[in-house]
Amino acid sequence: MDIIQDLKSRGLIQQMTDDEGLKKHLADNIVTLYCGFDPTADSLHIGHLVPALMLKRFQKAGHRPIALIGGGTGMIGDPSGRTSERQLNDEKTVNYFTEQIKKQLAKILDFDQGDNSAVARDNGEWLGQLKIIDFLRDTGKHFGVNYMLAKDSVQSRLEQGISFTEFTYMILQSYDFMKLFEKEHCTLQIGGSDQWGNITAGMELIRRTREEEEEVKVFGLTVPLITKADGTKFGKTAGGAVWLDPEKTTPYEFYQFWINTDDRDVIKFLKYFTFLSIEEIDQLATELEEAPEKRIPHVRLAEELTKLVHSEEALAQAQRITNALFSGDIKQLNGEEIKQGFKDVPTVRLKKEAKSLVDLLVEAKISSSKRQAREDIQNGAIYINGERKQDLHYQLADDDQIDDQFTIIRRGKKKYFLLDFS
Ligand code: 383
Repeated sequence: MDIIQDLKSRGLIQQMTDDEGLKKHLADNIVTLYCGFDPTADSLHIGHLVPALMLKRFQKAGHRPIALIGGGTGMIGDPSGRTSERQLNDEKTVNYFTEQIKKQLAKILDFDQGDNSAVARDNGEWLGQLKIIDFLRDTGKHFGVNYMLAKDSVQSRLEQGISFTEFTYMILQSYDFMKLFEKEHCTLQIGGSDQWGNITAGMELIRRTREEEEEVKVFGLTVPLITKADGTKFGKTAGGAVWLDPEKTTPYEFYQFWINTDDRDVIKFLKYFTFLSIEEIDQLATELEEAPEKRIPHVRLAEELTKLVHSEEALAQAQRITNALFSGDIKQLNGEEIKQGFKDVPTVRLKKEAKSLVDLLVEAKISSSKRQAREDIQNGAIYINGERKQDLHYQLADDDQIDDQFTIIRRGKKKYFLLDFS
């Protein structure tokens, strides 16, 4: 099946220029395409995944993806899709963010695949060299202010205000497309639908600067913004964004995020975020209908993505943590897994010393007094690493510490505490 057909059947195309022309272009050539990512944080988040995976879809179909990191544009700030001016980051910070994001994209794309190996570029390389007088003469001249003002990214900011810095952003992104067209024969730019204005501006610049030459054809394509059935914003949890960096969002949290997908969204997300065939996804849709309580598509979605973004091992670990928390058998986890699984529960740091359970409960402020502690124990409300303790004279033993460091205390049905004896 041709790639455009596949993308359409997945609902992955929001806008595209010249449908038929692009189909033919892709059928006849190994097409070089690009998508840009600005280093505005030290990690990508799942909002970046659909376009990043889109690059991979093109690569799988035999084309050549360029992951462009905006080391230059990241110094300026794209107004697209934003209601207010961005806070500028200093160069050192942007450079650090750039390195982090490069590493993440390198994990998703294949840089060693012969003719269609993925390529990474940083627009700081050429934008950093620009001289303002030349830039304004050679590039700025091609942009009418009326044309720029008509773009959504600018229109939506006219009331709030927009600096000249951000106003200029679209010219820089256009300049990138032109550079990549010249240097790499890049003829297609993709992005989220928030990028449509910048993408078409770049196509326009290429047309104007290449006017005299034989017909040049460049294309643009955008993926839809992800919406959820319940109307809340995709990719946000109570704890904030869902990051690709395992230090910021642990693989277990990442796995859980996908498991918790709404039934009404899960099939769409399988189409957007996985490489499963439409037939396989249809099969999963049937299983959802027949046995919704089994959440088979949700599990599959979480598995595919945790593997892809993290690793097989990270997935296995996330599954072990999930099982242990479900069954209550916490002892089977190691220290690393405890840290992931109980990241959000209150942590109490304690010294390693012989102690009775009653004293411990008071010291860690799990029970409000000795009397309360005794009551809690007697009532059977206290669990150490998943095992109920009803002995009022229980003394904490060494093997209550997982990996010589952690003890999980549960009080009542749901209240967990992580004791850290390191
Ligand atoms: C910079 C230079 C280019 C081409 C693109 C860029 C970045 C672009 C941008 N993209 C977003 C970002 O960096 O701001 N101006 O966070 C997001 N993208 C992709 C996709 C998306 C967009 O990285 O819709 C979500 O992930 O396009 O918001 O020459």
